[in-house]
Amino acid sequence: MTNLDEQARQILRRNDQGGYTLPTYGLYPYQWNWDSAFAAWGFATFDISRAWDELDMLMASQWDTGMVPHIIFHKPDPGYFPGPDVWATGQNPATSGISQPPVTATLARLIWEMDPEAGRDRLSGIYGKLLEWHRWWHVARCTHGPAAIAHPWESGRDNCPDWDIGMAGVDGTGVSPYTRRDTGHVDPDMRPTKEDYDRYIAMVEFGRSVGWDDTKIVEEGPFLMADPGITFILLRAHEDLAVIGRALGHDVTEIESWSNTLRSALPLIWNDALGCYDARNLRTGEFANVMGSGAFLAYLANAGNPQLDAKLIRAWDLVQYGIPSADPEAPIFNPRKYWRGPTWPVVNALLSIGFKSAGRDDLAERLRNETEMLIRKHGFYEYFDPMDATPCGGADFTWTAAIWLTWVRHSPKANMKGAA
Ligand code: 9WN
Repeated sequence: MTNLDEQARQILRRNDQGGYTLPTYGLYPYQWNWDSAFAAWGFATFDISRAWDELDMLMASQWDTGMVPHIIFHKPDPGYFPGPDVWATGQNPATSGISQPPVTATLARLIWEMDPEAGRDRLSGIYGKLLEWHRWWHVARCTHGPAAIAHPWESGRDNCPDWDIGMAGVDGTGVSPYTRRDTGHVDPDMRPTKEDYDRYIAMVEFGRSVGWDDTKIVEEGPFLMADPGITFILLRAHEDLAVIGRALGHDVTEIESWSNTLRSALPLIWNDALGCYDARNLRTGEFANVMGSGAFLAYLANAGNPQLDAKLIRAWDLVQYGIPSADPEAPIFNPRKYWRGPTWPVVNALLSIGFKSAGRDDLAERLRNETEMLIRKHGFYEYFDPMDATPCGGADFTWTAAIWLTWVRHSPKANMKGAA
């Protein structure tokens, strides 16, 4: 056990609220969907039962529609905006009205493989809910082929340039007055702009106005974009869910059909002019024409190709640490602004799972090594400047601690006595 291992475990323990884990104190005082799945993966390295508890608590917030919400507001906290009253979804416990990247089946499979005996009953306990959630993605969000998002927050990569063309069509001028809380916790320059927030809130107000009816949100809402990131995550997760289902003795034909349909939609998010996967405005058909880290998640779903390899290496070689969330050569690139340039250790961990599946252990090891340097230099931050390693956003971050324990520390160097 090195110092950093111990610190990472302490972060998970401290952010633990008894069954669910905060992403970090202050900035994010509730349970977030994909953060929780990563928290569970981290807990699994030292308390596997607690890992399953986290997934149980996440899946317990599932709506009757099958949707698993992006935030669960277990206890009121005035430190975050927009809170439960703004979302007004009528759920108990209160939740937001959109989802987040469905990494849970993939991480549940990894947790289960860490102790198949202990995990079988726990996995079996959430299998039906995972199936319902994946069905919701297929029915409610894959109506145009690729996975669509109805709000940038649904992508988990909130202000990345992928969404700029869709955001431009959202009128944020008429929203009810509000006070942001995020900019009181961290440097406002590292957060989305006021114009972004006005539009985010306009989209929430639309969802509320139609009673969070998914059909209306998808057909009439102010924003609908195909997300390469979620498309690849979902494709991988369908395949992992099918593996789980088979092992538990279920018929997985339906999951296989979702997976086949989604794979056949991949050409719709391939932008020939850009030579890369790309987000697309589903209202107009227009491509975003920007390269973001969502495209590189293709490796997770065995959807890489030589053109994508070349794009990835070009973008990666332009920075020092980790894979940037936006193209360093694009005019919008900002190495410290949230999803418009910084490298995110949690996304690096997902990318590395993809590289390993694609047989690219060389890329996985390079990424692990660079992510290790960031954490050794500055600790468990939310994200980092990929040019000079400046730590950004929240500190003592759950998912950064989790991916340290599950992925980053597993190097020959980190395992050497006294290496931390
Ligand atoms: C909105 C909690 C979440 C992550 C997202 C990240 C950020 C929220 C925010 O924090 O989003 O959901 O208020 O900025 O973008 O990926 O799940 O860590």
